[in-house]
Amino acid sequence: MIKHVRVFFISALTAMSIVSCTNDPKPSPKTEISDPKSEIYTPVSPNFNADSAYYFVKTQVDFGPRVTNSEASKKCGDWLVKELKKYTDNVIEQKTVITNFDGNKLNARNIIAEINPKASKRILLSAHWDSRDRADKDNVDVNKAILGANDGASGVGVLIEIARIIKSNPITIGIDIVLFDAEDLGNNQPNTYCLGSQYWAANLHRQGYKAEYGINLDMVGASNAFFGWEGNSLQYAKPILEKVWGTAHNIGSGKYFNYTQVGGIDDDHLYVNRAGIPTIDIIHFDATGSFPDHHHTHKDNMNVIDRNTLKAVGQTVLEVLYNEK
Ligand code: AHN
Ligand code: ZN
Repeated sequence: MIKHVRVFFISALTAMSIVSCTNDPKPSPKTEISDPKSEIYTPVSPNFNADSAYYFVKTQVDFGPRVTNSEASKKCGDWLVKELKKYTDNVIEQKTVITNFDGNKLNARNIIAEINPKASKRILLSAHWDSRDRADKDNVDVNKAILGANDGASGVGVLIEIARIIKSNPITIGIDIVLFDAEDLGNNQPNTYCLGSQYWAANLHRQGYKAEYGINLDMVGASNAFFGWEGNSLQYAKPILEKVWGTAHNIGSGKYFNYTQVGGIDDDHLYVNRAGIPTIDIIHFDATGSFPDHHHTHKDNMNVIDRNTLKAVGQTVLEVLYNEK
């Protein structure tokens, strides 16, 4: 802001001096003065509707905890497929049985929605649609499943809204919205989380599937969200971090997007990266190594969801997409 004002001020002074000294020899400018218009970023994307995104988050939460194998999961999965069929060209369901770390058999269901399936340049957008089967960081009801309004539903809600907007504002590139199941049933052992994305990475929904890059959304709806440069994203996809954070700041949504390196997290993007697609994670995780207070507690309900955060993330991703040619 200050930068724009300063550039404009110098330009105005220059213009005034030219007007008032028409008969004097033209002074050679001492400094290069840029056109103020070139300093102001003009967004290219259609409007992301935060109320609509909020509604998509709430609809998922209203099914109850979407724990893989549960009745609520079945119903929510059906709703997601129905909703994505409205806004995208093709929906693919990947159904499989995966054994959990404790030996439980999980009927997992990844849901993939394709926009412009024939386009060769593709971008992958992902989030997990399941919610955790326990509240191990809470003081009460630790064995009860959580609603996962932020941890799960927020990212999915943003992605459905993105699909809805693209439907009425055509785009030339191809986009694949990948909703992973069985992300949040892990313990503290390696590879116990992200079972849906691990399955997807080993069994791509289309043979030889390739995207130029990917963006995973995880816990993108809380009012105090802090997104930093997560370690695995930095290792595999630094140019994408630069692109997305730069875009957020350009469009005035930079307050959540901090230029701070944070630790590496084994999230769905890690397995997408290992499948050869450079992918970042936009995840609420701060420089002290903390997830939000409500993480894996019963406080992760609609009370923590803030439309302003959904808007900042959704508009940033839309702006990134519509800038691609
Ligand atoms: C680990 O804590 C190893 N992974 C976090 C992935 C996660 C859980 N994201 C949301 N909930
Ligand atoms: Zn979680």
